Amino acid sequence: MRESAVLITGANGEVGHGLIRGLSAKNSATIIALDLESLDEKLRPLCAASYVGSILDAQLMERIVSRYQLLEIFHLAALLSTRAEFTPERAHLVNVEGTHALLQLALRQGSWMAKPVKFLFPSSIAVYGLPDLETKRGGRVKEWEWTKPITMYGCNKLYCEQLGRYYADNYRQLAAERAKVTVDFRCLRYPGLISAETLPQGGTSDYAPEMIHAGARAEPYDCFVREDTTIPFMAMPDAIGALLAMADAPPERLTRRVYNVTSFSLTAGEIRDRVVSAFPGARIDFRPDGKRQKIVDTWPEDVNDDAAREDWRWTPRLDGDTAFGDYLVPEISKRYAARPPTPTGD
Ligand code: VAH
Repeated sequence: MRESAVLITGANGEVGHGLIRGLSAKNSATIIALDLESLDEKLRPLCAASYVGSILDAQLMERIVSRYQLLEIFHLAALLSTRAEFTPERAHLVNVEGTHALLQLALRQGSWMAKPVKFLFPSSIAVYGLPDLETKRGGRVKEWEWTKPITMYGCNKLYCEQLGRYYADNYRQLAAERAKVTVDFRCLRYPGLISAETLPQGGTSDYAPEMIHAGARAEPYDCFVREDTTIPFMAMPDAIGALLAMADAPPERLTRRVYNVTSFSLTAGEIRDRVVSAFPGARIDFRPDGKRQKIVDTWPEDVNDDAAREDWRWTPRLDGDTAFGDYLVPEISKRYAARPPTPTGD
């Protein structure tokens, strides 16, 4: 008899760290962690098993499902936007083919259980492609507006949103006998995420966490976007809270499969101000990188998350001030007090 479990791919990443802690605190779920890197040793006691490998390794995935009956999959593994722009074909393979393989695995698991696997997928505001700064400054973008991404990562995420919806609602729709059980696909479009526990992993929104961690280390930081650049952000505790709230929502509450969520929008200058006031040793300059600036300029200043608030009572706990005052500054200060930064900045 296989043990029922929850699989987290990309488990050692920024969201993975918070999710493992959040899931293990919430219930007694049997957590199976999968990542290309070995799992942070602090997280291992919270997981029933942790595997090192790729979601593209079919034999590894079959080994996992031969031992565990997957009730839920939190599919976090992905190449983020900056890395994906240097290796777009690799990004397509991991972000799209990897997600497709996992959706097919979820379909098989669901048919064995006669109950759809809950498939939680983090998308991103990178799916948006605002045409100019005037439109970008035009208000809270809805889920169906301006979805014309200019990055491979944004294209990957947008396509996987559609793929998840297809597997959930229209899989093999012309077949004589359609699948009785499909996939319970649920997706959040995250803004830029800022974690106190982990270092940024190569995103284009990562100028915010990079600035904060550099300030805490009293190291100079050249911000690669203009001072007036504004996008929506979210502190990691709210990112985990939103994911778990959407996962727990009764299916009948969900009016859509893809939801915007956000907490606060700040300019890069407002982030600098908060960093300098919290860390007097911070030395932050603005040296925009035109190519990366062009990407961030296509992302909205704010998104409309009314649907998440109405359907499953989404509401952020931390705003632009409390995210810094109650979470980022105290937690990051503790991190560097306990573990003075190494020359590599870890
Ligand atoms: C990235 N942190 O920069 C991610 C995010 C809004 C962008 O998805 O790629």
